[in-house]
Amino acid sequence: MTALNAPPVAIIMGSQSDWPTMKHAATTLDQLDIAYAPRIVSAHRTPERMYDFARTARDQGFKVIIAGAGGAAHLPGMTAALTPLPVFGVPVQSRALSGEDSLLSIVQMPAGIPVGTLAIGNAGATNAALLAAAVLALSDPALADRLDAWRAARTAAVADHPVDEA
Ligand code: RP5
Repeated sequence: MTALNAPPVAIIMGSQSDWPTMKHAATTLDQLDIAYAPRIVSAHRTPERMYDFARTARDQGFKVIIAGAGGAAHLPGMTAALTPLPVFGVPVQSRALSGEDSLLSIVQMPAGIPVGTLAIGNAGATNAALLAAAVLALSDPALADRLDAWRAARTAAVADHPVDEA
């Protein structure tokens, strides 16, 4: 068995081309001082890497998996089928169908194999990180305080009135 030395969050994605989207999850985790491991793990191009990752993720020490993919986006669901860890799926905005294909590929899982599916694109990646943070905060009071502060800062940043933009 691999040593329990993995960071709490894995950010996996089907392709390098998903990284500009998934980087929003990474940036949000950075803001909350949560460590993560970003990996390219393709359900189609590297299925054995996906299998090995998902089957060993818990033993490696990961607590939550954020999985982003586009098009025929099977990575989140296949990962969820292979691990008991919570999996949050991010539908990456595809070129051909604007991410509706990604969304429908991820969201409609059969009963028994859950994937928490987020919005298409950057907002989904950010919110996947916030959900991961919320899960981890249940057993980490210091992180719960950081998450509260993060949310309060976002609230405080909303102006009362709109202004004309330059
Ligand atoms: C999926 O195919 C990936 O998740 C990516 O969103 C999409 C396109 O991949 P590339 O052809 O850009 O590598 O597997």
